[in-house]
Amino acid sequence: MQLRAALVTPVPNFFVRSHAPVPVIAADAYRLHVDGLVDQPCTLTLEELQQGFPVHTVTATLQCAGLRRRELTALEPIDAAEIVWDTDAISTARWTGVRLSDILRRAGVQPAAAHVGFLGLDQVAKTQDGLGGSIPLAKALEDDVLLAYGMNDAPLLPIHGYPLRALVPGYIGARSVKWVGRITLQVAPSTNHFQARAYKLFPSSVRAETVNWDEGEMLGVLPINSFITSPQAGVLPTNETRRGAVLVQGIALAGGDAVIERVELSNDSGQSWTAATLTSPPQQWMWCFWEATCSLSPGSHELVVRAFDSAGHTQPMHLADVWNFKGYVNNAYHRVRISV
Ligand SMILES: Nc1nc2c(c(=O)[nH]1)N[C@H]1C(S)=C(S)[C@@H](COP(=O)(O)O)O[C@H]1N2
Ligand SMILES: [Mo]
Repeated sequence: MQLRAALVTPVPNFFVRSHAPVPVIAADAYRLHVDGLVDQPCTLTLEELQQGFPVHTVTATLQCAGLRRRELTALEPIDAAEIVWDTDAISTARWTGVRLSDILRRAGVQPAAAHVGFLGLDQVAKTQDGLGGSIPLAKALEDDVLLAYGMNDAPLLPIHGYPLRALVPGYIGARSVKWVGRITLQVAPSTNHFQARAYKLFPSSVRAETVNWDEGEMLGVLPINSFITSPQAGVLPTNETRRGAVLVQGIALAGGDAVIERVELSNDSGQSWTAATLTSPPQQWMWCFWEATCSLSPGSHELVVRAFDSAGHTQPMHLADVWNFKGYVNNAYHRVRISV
């Protein structure tokens, strides 16, 4: 898989997810408004952001909540409006910008504030509004939460949020609001469609026809995940298997702010497991690459992967354990059936 070619994804290979057309924003016309429960509401230009605050760089993986939705559709159909992602809605970049906490301290956070809302400058047709969302204030004050203007040492491209985007490591991609134009300190989470309705997790018994949108859990922190990127399901070419050994490779991402501790691979549908080798150093906010070599007899085999992280988390065993009608955050054991 192309995405596993490099630990830091080249920008042309970085996945893109936008709910509306890319807004065209000139650098000198751009303004960031900071308002709500702050002592000093303020408006900042791009130049003020770039010159007036310390520069901070974070290497972080961005993952869409819809990653691995396709596997869930095999159990039961998912909301047709959702993109059917495979394991490809995930990438890693070096993000450069200012710390959100520096901006918040400059504005002066009032004691009643508990959530930090972001609003994008795009126009989503369905909602007649930008894409917005919020994160808890405690998360917003963490050192590695950025308002980023750079990606892999170059200015952000328009598709990735130029001139400024939020970058919230360890959270679903939707909270890393692109083209961010307004930051609002508030008592409660954002009432924007993408926080209050979309990106909510419902139990498997809930269907589109029966859903009460006031219920459900607002997604935020990403759960631990791992998946096989190679081989893909199907019959392996004989040149790969002649040696009797199959190289299995993949990606693991710890939950939230944890780090990957180990990855295990099974070649017998999960009856027995062996440790995979981590081929990149486990690092906070960053995916980790792993591989293992399996000896496989001729016939059909189900490869399965699962990961464990420093917070003691591992993955649910079955897709049915995580199925939800919007198809979010599938982190069940990843299974690939191959024939040798
Ligand atoms: N303003 C705005 N921000 C947004 C989006 C959007 O549509 N509008 N998409 C979100 C989603 S769902 C994801 S997964 C990430 C994707 O970021 P990328 O396109 O840079 O990969 O951006 C998030 N930020
Ligand atoms: Mo997303």
